[in-house]
Amino acid sequence: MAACNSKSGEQAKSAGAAPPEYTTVDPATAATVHGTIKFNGKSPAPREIDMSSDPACQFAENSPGPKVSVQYVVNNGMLANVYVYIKEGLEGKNFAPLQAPAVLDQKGCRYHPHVLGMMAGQPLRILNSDPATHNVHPSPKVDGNHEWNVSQMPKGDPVEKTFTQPEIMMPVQCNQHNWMKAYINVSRTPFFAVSDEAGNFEIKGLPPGEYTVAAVHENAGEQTQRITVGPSETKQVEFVFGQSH
Ligand SMILES: [Cu+2]
Repeated sequence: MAACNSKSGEQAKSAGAAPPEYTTVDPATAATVHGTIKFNGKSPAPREIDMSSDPACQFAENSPGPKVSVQYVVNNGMLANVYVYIKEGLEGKNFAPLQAPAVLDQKGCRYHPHVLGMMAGQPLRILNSDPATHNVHPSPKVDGNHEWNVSQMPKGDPVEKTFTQPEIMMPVQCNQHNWMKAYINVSRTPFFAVSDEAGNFEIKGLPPGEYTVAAVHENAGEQTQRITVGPSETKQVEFVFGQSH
């Protein structure tokens, strides 16, 4: 067994840099973590957004529905736009980057989604569905993730980028429209989710084990919980946020 291992090690060495060994998860025993994000107390009132500075966003101004900030999206006491990921428990395991691109759209002079989860090495595709010019400008803080600044013409071609390092709540802004803000979360593993409008999230395909699950909100910060999931188990987890002071 040992001889066998050393032989394959030598082969990899002679072929140059060893390719990363990716962990595969047995679907027969994969577990699911799902749950809800609650918000206790009164959420801050949404702020009105004035888009009148760009006539090209006028169509969005005139479309139905309130034009308000999305820092706190609370529906029936449930909090949306919370990034949930497996923070600890997968050390030493490498997972192949997801192939399908994560998509950030610009629609109605807003980012969709407001909070995006993606994997390190996964393609990020940025769309401009608007008749307006946008300028996409992420500001990463982690070494190895590069800041860039790309102008995108009305209904322009998609921009494809990637981030190589894990990073939480990387701000993205539009240099044309100061109300446009999004957050990109880059995960080392494929085990992440963002809570939906009803505050629900689901992480599937997790190997059984002991984990720290973290839930991060752009303003309300991070909370963690320790969980143990057995083979094929579906674990319910609830996080409760309140307004930060
Ligand atoms: Cu814009």
